[in-house]
Amino acid sequence: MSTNMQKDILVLNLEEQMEKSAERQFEKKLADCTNEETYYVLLEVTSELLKVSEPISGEKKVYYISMEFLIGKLLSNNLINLHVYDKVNEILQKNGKKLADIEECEPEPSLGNGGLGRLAACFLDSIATLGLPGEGIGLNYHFGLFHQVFKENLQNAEKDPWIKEQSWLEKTNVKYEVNFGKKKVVSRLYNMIISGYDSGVNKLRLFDVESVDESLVKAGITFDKKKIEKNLTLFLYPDDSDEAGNLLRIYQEYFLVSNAAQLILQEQKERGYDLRKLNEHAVIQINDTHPTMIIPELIRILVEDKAFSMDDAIDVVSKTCAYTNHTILAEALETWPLKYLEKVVPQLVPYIKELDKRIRAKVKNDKVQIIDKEKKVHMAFIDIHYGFSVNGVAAIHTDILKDSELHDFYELYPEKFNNKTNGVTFRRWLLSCNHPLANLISETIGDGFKKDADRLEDLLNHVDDEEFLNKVEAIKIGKKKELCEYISKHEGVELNPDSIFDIQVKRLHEYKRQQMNALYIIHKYLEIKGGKKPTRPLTFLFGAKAAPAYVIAKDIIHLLLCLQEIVNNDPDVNKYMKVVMVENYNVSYAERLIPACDVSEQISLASKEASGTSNMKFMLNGAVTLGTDDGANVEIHQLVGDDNIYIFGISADEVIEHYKKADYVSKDYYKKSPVIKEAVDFIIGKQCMKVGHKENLERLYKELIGKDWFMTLIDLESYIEAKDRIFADYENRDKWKKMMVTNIAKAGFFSSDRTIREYNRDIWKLK
Ligand code: 26V
Repeated sequence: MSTNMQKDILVLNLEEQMEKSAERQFEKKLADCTNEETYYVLLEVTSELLKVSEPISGEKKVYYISMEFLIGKLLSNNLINLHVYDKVNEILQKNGKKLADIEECEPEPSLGNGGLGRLAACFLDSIATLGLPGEGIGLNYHFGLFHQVFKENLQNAEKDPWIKEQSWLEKTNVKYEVNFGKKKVVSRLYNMIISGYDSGVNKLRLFDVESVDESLVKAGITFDKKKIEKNLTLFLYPDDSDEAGNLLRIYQEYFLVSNAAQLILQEQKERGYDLRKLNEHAVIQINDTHPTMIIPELIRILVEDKAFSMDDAIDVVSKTCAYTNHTILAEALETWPLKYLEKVVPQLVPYIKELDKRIRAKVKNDKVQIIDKEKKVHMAFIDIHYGFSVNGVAAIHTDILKDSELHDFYELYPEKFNNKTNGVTFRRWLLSCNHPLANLISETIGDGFKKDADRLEDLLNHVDDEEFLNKVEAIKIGKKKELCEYISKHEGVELNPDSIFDIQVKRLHEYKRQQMNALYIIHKYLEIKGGKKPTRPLTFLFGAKAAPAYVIAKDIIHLLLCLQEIVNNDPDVNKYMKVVMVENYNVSYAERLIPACDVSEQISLASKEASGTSNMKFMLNGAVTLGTDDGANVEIHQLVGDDNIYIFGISADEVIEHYKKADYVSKDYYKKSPVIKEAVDFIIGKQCMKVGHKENLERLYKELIGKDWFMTLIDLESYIEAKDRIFADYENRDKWKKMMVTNIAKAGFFSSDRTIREYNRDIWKLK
């Protein structure tokens, strides 16, 4: 029987399948199952459907190698992609259950830090949806990133176990040996089936270590970093504050690429392909520099095991590998001391030296050498010299790479550089997280937008249709009410759905400037205390995890939590404003926050946010952006026009100029402006000190007036002005509703289907 027929039969008998599964697993009728049991019923039935779905195949395949795949919960997503969401919903309702309650029982894998990992997950969805043969290759971290808990207004990190007896993971019998010099570990492959929307399926390959030992984890997320065979896949991104943390990171990276190389070469062999034509059958997309060692590793295997000459090996590998850059932050560009590599992967070092030697012979420019004078290996430089494509993730980001950060490389290889503006999957970020909006759009312009996101532009024909505008507004209010209920239950804070929801959710980093948002909140608080009430109550929501070793980032979380305590408990103020920093922000929380947002905060220091992707998810759900001309905000700005976005702050060029001249002195801004001074001083004032910790608050205060590397104070006044303006404009309801619709209508460009079509057209060339 063809897989399609098997799938059709399963779908036809879905209810029967669910009853059977309930009986087999729990000896119960479906109606008598608890929500958790029902989740396991749906997991089993959906997994069956995935297994009989048509695998996508072709002569050439993309391998998207990444240390992170922030896939989120998969149940709803799979039901939508398999076109059984409504049917399952009906069956559940008949049995007295709600799909939303069942979803709550699914554990969320936290296999990523933020944007980069979530992008990889969106890409897998789009690759499958477009019917392209491709798979992700990553690691199966047992405790993911970490589970964030707040205590005494501080972030604590705990382990986040997500792998249960039954999950979306399929254990395979594929095992490889991975050698770290003389040390050897055995890996095991787990697969996750990735469904495309109305399409076939691909796989996400997640490698694990056979000998991993979960009991190694002691208090919080501490563990013995030296026991590689036991700790390698315990956590994502171990603490990089010390040598052991850095070494473990290199162990993880090599573990990933060694497995990836073995898997790719085995597949080539099974399909009878000639490795000399590797690039005709495989393209490897290297997601940031973390998997860079795939390049020397493949070269090493071809030379040592497959009798290739060095020239031939380098040639074919260079034609197979492509690199995506996701940041210009110097501290995030990996440079490993050669001695670390000698310790962890001595077998690769001669190849890295050879790659370096060849560049030295060709190019006399110190700035492009792989191994620098301090004997540090610049991983990105390996990718650029020995890959065939280098891309940035938004137009402005790619321009900065070409013009400044990687300018010398651009002069060497102009043909390699290209831009691929990021995108997000509309299945998760509209169809799944905002059913009412997706349904309204379908009623208004038809279903076409689900496969062709550009169709959303048809909504522009309805910007003057009052009835439609009111429906959009009603959906937003409904989503705000749902969020209020959730926040009341999970954070213990009561919010007013009639207030303006202003939301900033993203990793905590100084360049993203959550601290600037905090200073605005202080400013507003003081204004209200002084008797100047806002026209409408304001709700400021945050979600962010800080790297456990990033001290100032944790201080900023501390400040936000202190402000939450001060503001929400002040009877003079809490009628007019509230602050909530949600605990353990993750993909599922994003799916609740984003549809409920009015004002989307995208306030990074211009030039620093490579793209941002939450900006796209927010606009798609009808929020209006308050942002700097940075990352993809620039493209949002161009698409929606000046009238439908609020842009403030200095430009990327000005920022770059300040860095060049080293002429930014934050204290000057502090001294010059009473508004800035008052807000900054509040951090070490009595009220904060009462609810917070002196050490954290003083450190942050000093950082802001003594350094402020990401120029918070230079933009604070224009931020306050723009934010007051956007809040005032919210009262012009007609104008606001039109802005909402224009943003939704123009969001089509940011579908990851468009991004993947471009990757395929320009880089992968799969079919
Ligand atoms: C990594 C690290 C690691 C060490 C300490 C500081 C630091 C700072 C930043 C990073 C970011 C690594 C790369 C990354 O996640 N980039 C994000 O990629 C997204 C997808 O392309 C993009 O939307 C975000 O703008 C970009 O920050």
